[in-house]
Amino acid sequence: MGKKIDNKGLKQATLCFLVKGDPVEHVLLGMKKRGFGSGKMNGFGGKVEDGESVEEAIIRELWEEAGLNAYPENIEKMAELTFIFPSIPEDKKWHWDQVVHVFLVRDWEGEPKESEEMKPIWTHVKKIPFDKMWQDDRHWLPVVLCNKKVKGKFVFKEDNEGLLDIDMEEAEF
Ligand code: 8DG
Repeated sequence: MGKKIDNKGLKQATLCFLVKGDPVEHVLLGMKKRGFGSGKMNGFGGKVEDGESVEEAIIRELWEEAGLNAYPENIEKMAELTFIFPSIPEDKKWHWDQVVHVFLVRDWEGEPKESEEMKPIWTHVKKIPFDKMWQDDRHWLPVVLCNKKVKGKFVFKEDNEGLLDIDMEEAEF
């Protein structure tokens, strides 16, 4: 715990969770139908494109993946997570090792629509299906849904599913 987390040179991606209630009661998850992490339940997001800020990227992804309009004043960065896959060969690492900027979205326009990438499902916070999600999620998502900000680094085992090492600390953004 508390080691400095070095994100230099890694691919940047975004992830967001629409939430209802204060404290949060429901969170919008989706079944990822294609791409990285397909078959898993997750929030909405994807790669940050060249010339885009992480906030611009998440607003674009929400539109592309769920048909929703969100505005900068309604999104809050809650986590910065570094994922490392030591068993992935060097030439493929660019696709796997990355920094993911996680946001909560508290207000938006429109109703979530199914897209080619995601099938949205409103889920009670007490019924989040962690067994169908990335294995790191159970460590940081409950914290974020309680409105706490975190930085984390997760190193994956040889199977690229289980966790070898976890480092999490409180953060301010
Ligand atoms: P794109 O076209 O949408 O940009 O690409 P993609 O195929 O969806 O893949 P990506 O850009 O690499 O995005 C992966 C998404 O999955 C992104 O929203 C970040 C998220 N993600 C990880 N690792 C983990 C994780 O361990 N837990 C959770 N909850 N999400 C993760 O990349």
